Order: sequence, then C-alpha cells, then structure tokens
Amino acid sequence: MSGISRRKLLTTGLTAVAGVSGLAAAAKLAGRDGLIPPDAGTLFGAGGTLTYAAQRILMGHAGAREFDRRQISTAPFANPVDPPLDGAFGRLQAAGFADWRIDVDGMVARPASFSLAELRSFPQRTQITEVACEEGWSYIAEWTGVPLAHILERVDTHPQARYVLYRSIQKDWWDSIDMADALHPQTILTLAMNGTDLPVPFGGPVRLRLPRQLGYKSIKYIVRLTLTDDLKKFGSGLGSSEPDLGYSWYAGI
Ligand SMILES: Nc1nc2c(c(=O)[nH]1)N[C@H]1C(S)=C(S)[C@@H](COP(=O)(O)O)O[C@H]1N2
Ligand SMILES: [Mo]
Repeated sequence: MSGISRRKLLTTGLTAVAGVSGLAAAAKLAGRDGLIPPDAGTLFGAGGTLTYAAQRILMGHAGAREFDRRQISTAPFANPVDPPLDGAFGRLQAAGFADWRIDVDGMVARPASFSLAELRSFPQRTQITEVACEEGWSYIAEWTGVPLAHILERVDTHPQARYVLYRSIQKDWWDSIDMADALHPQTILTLAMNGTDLPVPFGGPVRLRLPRQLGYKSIKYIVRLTLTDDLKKFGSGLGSSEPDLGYSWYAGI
C-alpha cells in the first residue's frame, strides 16, 4: 500500500472514531512517523495501523483492565512453546537459572547485564491481568516483576530511542514496542506468577508481560533488550518475528 493511500485510509478510519471536530488534530497526529507501525505496508498491518493510531490518540496511556484476586483462573493455559526449549535452556534451568542474564544495549548511556537476583532486588509491581491469545482463549493471573520503565531509567535511555526490542532465548521469538508501551507501568519483566517463581511453561524465569496487547506480544524467556530508533535494522524490518507468521505488530486490546 502506498504512503498516500495508507494515510487516506488512516484518516478515514480516524474520522469514524474521532468525529468530525477532532479530525484535523487526529490526521495531523496520525501523519507523524510514530503512528505508522513498522508493518503498515503488509496485509496484516493495514488494520493494525488504524487501531494503533486510534488507540494512541484517543486512549493515550489508559491501562489494561486489572482484576480481583477471586477472578484469578484456577486452570491457566500455557500454550506449548514452538519450537520446544533446547539444551542450552535446559542447562540454565538445571543450575536454577543462576546464570540467566538480561543484556540491555542499543541507545542507552549505560549498557548493562542483569542477573535474576538483581532484577528481584529492583522495585516490583504486582498486577492481576489477563493473557488473551489471538486464537481465542484467555486466563487471568497475578503477575509480579520489575516495570520495564525502571530498567530503562537505570540504563539511561537516549531521548531519541523510540522502540524497545525484546528477545527470547528462543531465537525465533523477538518483538518490539514503542515508548508509550515500554514506559507504561503495566509493562513488566515478570518474575513471578500467582505468588511463586514464574513457571517455565508460562515463560519462566522471566517474561515480558504486556497486558495492553494480545498474548503473542508477551514473549517468554527474555535475554536481551535493545533500544533503537529504527526497527528496519532488525530481522525483515517489520518490528517483530510475528509479522512473518501473519500476526500484526500492534495488537492493542
Ligand atoms: N518465547 C516464546 N514466547 C511466546 C510464545 C512462544 O512460543 N515462545 N508464544 C506466544 C503466544 S503465540 C502466545 S498466545 C502466548 C501464550 O501465553 P501462555 O502460554 O501464557 O498462554 O505466549 C507468547 N510468547
Ligand atoms: Mo498465540
């Protein structure tokens, strides 16, 4: 899709949601680079562009719904990971994840590498939120971890950084979010679930939980965070591994 027709589509969609009075402001905002997702030119990106711009403009920093303790699912569903975990993961697991590290690099003043013990010593947030899978199931659990915003503050993110790329030990799984999601208080590097260490099937020892977006953006087994201003430099340039599988980069709910 060309830039012009994409912008027209975006403007049309925003008219419907923003109303005529807000149109001029909405079109101006949507035309800014930040509201065109990296996969906008793909089949799945077209719908995502409308949702992304509309949600950013209309909802700003609204949070995902949080639930009561009694709403926690008694039988949460762990989607089997694909591909299965390999020997390198097994060796780290056998050592109680003592050598697990999350490296933080890219557009930061102080690149760093954090152990799980260090992550546990940072301020924690606990929240009861839902994992909603694009395939239709969902469950509610209590998640505890370090807000990603805290990590970004520690490494002193450059003001020019626009995205956080996050990678799993499973090389096929990586993704990225914009700074609005990265700095949102509900975006946490999750270390515990329902009061115990995060179980491996749910992404333990550490998973990025992003309750404002669909389940596939909550990548398990995080080993690296990279701050960037240009997603085209990574993979096939679409911002994550999922567009290649047919999932849109932006999956706001
Ligand atoms: N590393 C990794 N992260 C992953 C996956 C995966 O296979 N590997 N699957 C994703 C998909 S498609 C979904 S729907 C959710 C499933 O989360 P759950 O197992 O907690 O239900 O995890 C996401 N994170
Ligand atoms: Mo999924």
